[in-house]
Amino acid sequence: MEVKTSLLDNMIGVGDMVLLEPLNEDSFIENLRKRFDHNEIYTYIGSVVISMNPYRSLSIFTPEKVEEYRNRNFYELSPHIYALADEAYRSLRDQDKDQCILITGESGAGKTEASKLVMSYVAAVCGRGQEVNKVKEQLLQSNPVLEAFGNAKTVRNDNSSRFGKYMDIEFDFKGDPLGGVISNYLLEKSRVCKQPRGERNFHIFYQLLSGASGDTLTKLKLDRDFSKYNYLSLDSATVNGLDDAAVSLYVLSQNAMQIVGFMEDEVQLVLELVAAVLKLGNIEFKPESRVNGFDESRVKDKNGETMEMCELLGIEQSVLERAFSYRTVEAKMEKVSTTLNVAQAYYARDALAKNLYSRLFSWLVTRINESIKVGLAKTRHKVMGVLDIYGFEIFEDNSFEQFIINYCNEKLQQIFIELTLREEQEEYVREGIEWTNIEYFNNAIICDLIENNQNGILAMLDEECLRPGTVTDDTFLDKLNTICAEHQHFESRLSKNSKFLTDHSLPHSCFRIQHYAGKVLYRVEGFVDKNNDLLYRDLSQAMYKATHSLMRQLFPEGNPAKVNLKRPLTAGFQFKASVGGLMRNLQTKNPNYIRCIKPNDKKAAHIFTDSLVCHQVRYLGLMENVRVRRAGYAFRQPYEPCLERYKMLCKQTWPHWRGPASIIVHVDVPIILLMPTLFLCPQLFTLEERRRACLEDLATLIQKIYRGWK
Ligand code: AOV
Ligand code: MG
Repeated sequence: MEVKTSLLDNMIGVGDMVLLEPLNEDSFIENLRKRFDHNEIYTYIGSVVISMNPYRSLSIFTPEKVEEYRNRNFYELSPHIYALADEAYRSLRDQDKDQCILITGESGAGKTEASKLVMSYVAAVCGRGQEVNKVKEQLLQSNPVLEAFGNAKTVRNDNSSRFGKYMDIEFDFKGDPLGGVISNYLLEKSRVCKQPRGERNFHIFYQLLSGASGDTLTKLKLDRDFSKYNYLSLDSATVNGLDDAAVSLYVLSQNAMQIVGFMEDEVQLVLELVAAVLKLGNIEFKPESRVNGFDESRVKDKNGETMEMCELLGIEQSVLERAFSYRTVEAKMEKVSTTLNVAQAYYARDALAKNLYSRLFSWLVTRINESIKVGLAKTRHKVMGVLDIYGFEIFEDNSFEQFIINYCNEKLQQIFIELTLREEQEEYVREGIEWTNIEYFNNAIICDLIENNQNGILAMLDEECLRPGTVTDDTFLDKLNTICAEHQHFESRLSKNSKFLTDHSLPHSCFRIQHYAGKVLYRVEGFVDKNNDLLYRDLSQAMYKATHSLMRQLFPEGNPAKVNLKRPLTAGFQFKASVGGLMRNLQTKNPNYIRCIKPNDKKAAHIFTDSLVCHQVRYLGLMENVRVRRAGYAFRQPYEPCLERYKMLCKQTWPHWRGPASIIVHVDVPIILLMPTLFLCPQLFTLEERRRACLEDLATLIQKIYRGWK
């Protein structure tokens, strides 16, 4: 077997940080840079893969590369995401272990691309045959569909995931894929109505307008011109490298929809709802004075948009218009109707658009699941879960959405800390191995600050949302601040937690959290509203009256026969519960980590900004990760392959050894320590060097003998 030197090559840096000498932050960054400059975007820390975003296409993802990495040992070839995918797949297939691939990193670091690479690798190496290929194709094609509807251009990333996604792929005993299940986590729906400067709405709107045929647009009563739509931002309607491809992207998502199993008429229904959202955004209101002095809102249907939208959905225009002018409050047996003013009508319109779009998105996921679940058997088989969430983000203006996204990232960091830093150290201590504790920052305190049931920020927000009386974002902030200020008298999460920062130097209506990945200033405006996520019942009832079958399906609470007076769960509460479930699920699986790093803030190739990389290395806890691995046992392998590889170094085992493989530790390789089933090696480097020298000696010897013969 060829001896691979790539882990140790000085020119391109070392492939595994565990082998880095000397080890300090500078050498760590320098190693990443050296490798990045040589197109080596992957580096290991033991079994963890660090992935640098190259911001350009590299020729390392070819079918030949897939073949190269197939069935090879993890450390045999140069570091690659394929090696991780292969290892995970083989452990699943051969050792019957559920796997999960945890991909983390900030917005734009390359998580979504990494998740697709893992999925495409696994698809390429697992099973063949018509049925299996269909399953694979469907699993892969769910990506472009969900990206079209759930991704958007932000200032951090031109293709930013605005939802969290976890996909379980199930395999049979042969390792052939049977199907999958996708779970989605809170879509950033506020984007439907308003986008920050320099950002766009979800891709599908632009893809539809620029890519659909004239005929389709006529049917959908749409105009190709983005500027006609209030909900589409204009300052960044084109995205480098994205809009040029809009046409093909559109076709792709339509093709993809068909592969995933959508019928042609279903695609049409979906596009009609996308069109309805655009039309909704163009509905305007005017005040109409009433005798009692209140202004009542009226639809101002200048361009016939309301009429067209009603035609698209099969809703009577008068029903929709009424729902924008009045609101009925139902309490027990009583119904009270109040009028909406213009501001309230705009609010109601936007709430409807956001709800419509996010429900459509969830429906798409459910529909895709129906297709890809088909092959799943009743009894559960082995599963590989791939997690791709929205990355940590700090914008100029951070609201409820960033709060939720960053909370989700805190939770993932927690898993990493728990499993790689805490448990690993505890294991060493348990095994009775001499151990100097390695300090690391445990972000459990931040998770607690946000999610504690008694007085975490989300609980406070819920409490405020449920409180009778006037509730505003500022009363919510006052509550947080009061609890913080009262700390001498009152033991609370906030006051004890130095991660919650509030003082008079902060801008008005803001609080700040010291997250694991940096300080973020949150503006409270909209927190209460977004958490409540209320939609006036008059509007859901109007939608339920539509003849459009999908529309009706999306607003089941509009069914007058099923009036439910229970308050819907808040957005924060639901998110916390679903993320909690996800974390419990992940902890039952064998984790495989990909830690993505963004090399620069310009979305550009070839630029490596030391300070930016250093910041990420610090907060991801990568140095601590190396130290724990290194001080402990970086390489753990079963005895058998270890014996095969290194037996030439021991007189007793070379060339034949008939005894148990574990005996090797008692023989001639003193640096190998014993554990019940694995060999642990703190100095693989030395072993590899000795093996290489040995092979060279052998080669020289063979040459001499050969010459002697001649
Ligand atoms: P993210 O998923 O981590 O951000 P993406 O995976 O969307 O980041 O990557 C951002 C962009 O970087 C992509 O659109 C590509 O242009 C480029 N990129 C990333 N990985 C690669 C790669 N391996 N090869 C070539 N280009 C790459 V976010 O979803 O915003 O958190 O929320
Ligand atoms: Mg992403």
